[in-house]
Amino acid sequence: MTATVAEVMVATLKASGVRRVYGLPGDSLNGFTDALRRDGTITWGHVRHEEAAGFAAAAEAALTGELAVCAGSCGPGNLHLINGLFDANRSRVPVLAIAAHIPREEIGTGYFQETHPTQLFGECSVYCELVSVPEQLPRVLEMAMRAALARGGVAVVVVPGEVFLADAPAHPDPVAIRAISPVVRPDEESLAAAAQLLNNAGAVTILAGAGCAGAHDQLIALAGALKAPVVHAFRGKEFVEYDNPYDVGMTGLIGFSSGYRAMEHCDALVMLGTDFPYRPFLPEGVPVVQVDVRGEQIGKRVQVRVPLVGTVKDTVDALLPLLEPKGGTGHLDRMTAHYRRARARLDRLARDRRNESPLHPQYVAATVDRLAAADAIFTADVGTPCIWTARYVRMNGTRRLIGSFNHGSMANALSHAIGAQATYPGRQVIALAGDGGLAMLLGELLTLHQQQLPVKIVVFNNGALSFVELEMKAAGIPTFGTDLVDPDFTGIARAAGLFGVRVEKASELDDALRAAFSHDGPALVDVRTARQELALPPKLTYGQIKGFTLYATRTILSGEGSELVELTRSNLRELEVE
Ligand SMILES: Cc1ncc(C[n+]2csc(CCOP(=O)(O)OP(=O)(O)O)c2C)c(N)n1
Ligand SMILES: [Mg+2]
Repeated sequence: MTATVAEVMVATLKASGVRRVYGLPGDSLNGFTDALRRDGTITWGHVRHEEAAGFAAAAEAALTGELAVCAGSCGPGNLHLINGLFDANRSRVPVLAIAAHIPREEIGTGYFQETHPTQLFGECSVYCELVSVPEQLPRVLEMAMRAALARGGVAVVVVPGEVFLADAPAHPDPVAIRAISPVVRPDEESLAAAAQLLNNAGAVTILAGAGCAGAHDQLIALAGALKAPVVHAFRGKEFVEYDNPYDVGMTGLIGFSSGYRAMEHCDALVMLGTDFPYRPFLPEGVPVVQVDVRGEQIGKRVQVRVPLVGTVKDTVDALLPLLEPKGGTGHLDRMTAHYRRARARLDRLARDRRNESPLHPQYVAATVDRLAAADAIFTADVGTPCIWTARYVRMNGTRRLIGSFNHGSMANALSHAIGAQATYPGRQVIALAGDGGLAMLLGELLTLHQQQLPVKIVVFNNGALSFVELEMKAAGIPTFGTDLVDPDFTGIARAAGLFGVRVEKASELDDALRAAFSHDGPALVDVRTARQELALPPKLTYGQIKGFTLYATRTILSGEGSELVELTRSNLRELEVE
């Protein structure tokens, strides 16, 4: 019996271990969804907005390293996928998007729901092709899958609705297309140049990113040999921060000053698997060794003296024998002491203020951290939830943290959590959501109920687009358009079939979180948190900061007596930041 194109696609996905497809059906996608139904082994991850399907697939791919799949119907259906796919592509996680298309004979006629998916998806994918004739299958699909896995990113296969239903040409049994981990290390000459530079340098600092996944031992060994403080970028947090005596915290817009200072005061910088984008935070005039498995990434943000193309793991393994272990620990001691002070101050801000109302968001994040499971998966909304997560949610090598760290899109936490929970039904998945972020894809609460995904949502309900208010105030302009008139989200959650509990006072938080975390199903904790009030440090003037938050933050970081980037009035007062 001949198989249809859709059946061949399903068989190919199945052979490669794909367990589910996130999406929303539509006429043009019917051939594919019907083939899934008939096969019965791949779950249909039904969402309420295709954007959530993109985010969910991104989270699954980030957690497993394997291909995750989403699908949308033609025109608006696959347009809705786009923001989630941008997130996946910029996080370099392997996602396949199946984008249904209008009938072939209508392409170019301005037909109902017509778009040009290969153009639209071009910017958020590493591979994007139209299947014009059934004979392109299964090769185009296989190439798309390999591209997503090998290059790390999104591959889009655009299929006109009737092509799904067409007979596929005879083909051999599908092969499994899975993630592979090749050994990639630099040549001897480059390694020798890096070793010479580092052996001759005095104070060395390491900036570590998400490329350190799977290379924790190597990172610690390298820091030990170089007596180097280790700074991390946000996406590196889950791989770098734990069990790390060299840790000096995060840098960047929401980082704190020990991370900044360790790079400001070094004689050489080693960048390990990071595409940290903010150039003003990188040191000027110091030689840089940059390790990245993608050679084209090197030197994008700062001039690099020695490029090392390879994985962090393989490169550090090859470099270590060439290094002369450093004796002096002066730089390391100074930077780790600075970090300990900064950390202690952060922890003070999160101390128990039992009768406070609204709650300090720091306290909320620290309490979530304390009560969450040792193997919890956290997702954090872009906005201030990212700040609190970065500072108070501790990683341990088992916990995971997923966010829209490169694309920076709001509304990611709930949708990422859908993918995380679908992938690991038995693990605790906690979405740290903003009130703005939650409302943006609020319909996905229904997905949690319908798909029986026991995600725990903690809403930092501050009645505002608070992060933007911080940015506006930092830029010296009055806040505008940032008020949110929100309902009690627990009422909505309950109506959607979730367990819901509202927290008005700090004394209620522990019990509410415990109840939600132990609830056998999805739950939402709506926490009324303080709206952040930025007070610019008095020394800053509009002229000095040139209207850019970045420069304001940098000035705060390097300012006399400042220990942290902490932009709230109460916190600035408490920290006596001048
Ligand atoms: C889709 C999208 N729109 C707008 C922005 C700009 N933006 C960044 S953070 C933010 C505010 C987020 O508000 P909320 O979720 O309530 O979190 P808060 O900062 O208030 O804690 C906005 C509007 C964005 N990053 N993504
Ligand atoms: Mg908010």
